[in-house]
Amino acid sequence: MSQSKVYVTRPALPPLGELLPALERIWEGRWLTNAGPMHEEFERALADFLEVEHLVLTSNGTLGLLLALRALGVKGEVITTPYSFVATAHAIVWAGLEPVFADVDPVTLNLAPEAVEAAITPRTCALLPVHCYGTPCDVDTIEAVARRHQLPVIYDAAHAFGVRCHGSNLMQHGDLSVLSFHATKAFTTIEGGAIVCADAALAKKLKYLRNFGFENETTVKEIGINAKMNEVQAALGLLQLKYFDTWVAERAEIASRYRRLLAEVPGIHCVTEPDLAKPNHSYFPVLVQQDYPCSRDALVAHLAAHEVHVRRYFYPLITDFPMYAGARVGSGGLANASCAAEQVICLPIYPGLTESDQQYIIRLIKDPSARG
Ligand code: T4K
Repeated sequence: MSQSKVYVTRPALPPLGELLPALERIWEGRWLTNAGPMHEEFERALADFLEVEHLVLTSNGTLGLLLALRALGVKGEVITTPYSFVATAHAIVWAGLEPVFADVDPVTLNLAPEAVEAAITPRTCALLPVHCYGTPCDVDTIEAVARRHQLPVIYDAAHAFGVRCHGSNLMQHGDLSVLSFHATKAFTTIEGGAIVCADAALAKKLKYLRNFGFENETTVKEIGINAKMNEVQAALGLLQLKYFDTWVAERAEIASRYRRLLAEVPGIHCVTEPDLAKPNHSYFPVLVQQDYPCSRDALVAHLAAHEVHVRRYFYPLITDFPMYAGARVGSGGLANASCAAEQVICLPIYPGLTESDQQYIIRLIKDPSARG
């Protein structure tokens, strides 16, 4: 192996030398945060890159979700997926709302529109689907459900930076979409995030909300919070934009190699469909099914014993965490989500993962009794 340990991901970074001039400008200007010049430039550049009209940078994706929910001014229950990172549900609760969990589609592992519709009651105030692993939700059907019941849709797009649907821009779906730029994401500013929305008034409100509610020095318009991105993060973000497409191409090669090499392995099922959209290949989830020679957890342990540290995103289900154990679940139950959570492993995928690293990982998967 080229590295002594392989993790599920590793942040892609530009050459340090390219960041230094930007850092020098920040040091000279002494403007470090609060909508400084880098921040404003990055916000505009990002909106152009994603081909959206309004985009509001945030300090992370979780606060982005919280602000998006607050900005809508809704009250009651929010229907979401249990098959996600726990931040999705936490943001709902921090916004003073109640999460309700509906089941996922067994193929895409995203919220199943029919399960969402069955979970709607008069108390439902919004839908919060997740583009899990960057796979687009069934946006047309979800939005038809939302229109029928006059509900806003907020997409948790934490995994979906740069992803396009066939024939439409994923970021232009729903009322709001929230991105995460955490270090583990395909596009990173170390910590960071952004909210995309189509409505200018909503974008303005979000900008107040992320800065304590200030409209100007003396006017506070909203009960805001501190969710600002700083200048150093914005400088890194500007550089990341330059490299993103190259890095996605590298990820695509790794994904197609996995798909090829795993095709013949009984009991290993690749989740993400290559032709579903223009993907970003931020994750490579596989399901370890019953015909695999050992359990999913035994495979995780076997890989870890050989210094390949995969993750079980998303196990446990959010509804298995104690604070969500009493949450309302849609009438159809959560059988598909539970099954996926029991079987999933996210394999390492990141720019710089070599072919020999991958061959090593595949050898370990093909023969879980081998010594590596
Ligand atoms: N919605 C969804 C659907 C999300 O997945 C997330 C976050 C959010 C909302 C919230 O967005 P943020 O508020 O985070 O912007 C990670 C991330 O912390 C989290 O951002 C992410 N989802 C979640 C899926 O994964 P952990 O606890 O698995 O991270 P950690 O520290 O174990 O890192 C995983 C691996 O990545 C390490 O084994 C090695 C590698 N790594 C990690 C870091 C932090 C590096 O190589 N360098 C690094 O700096 O949660």
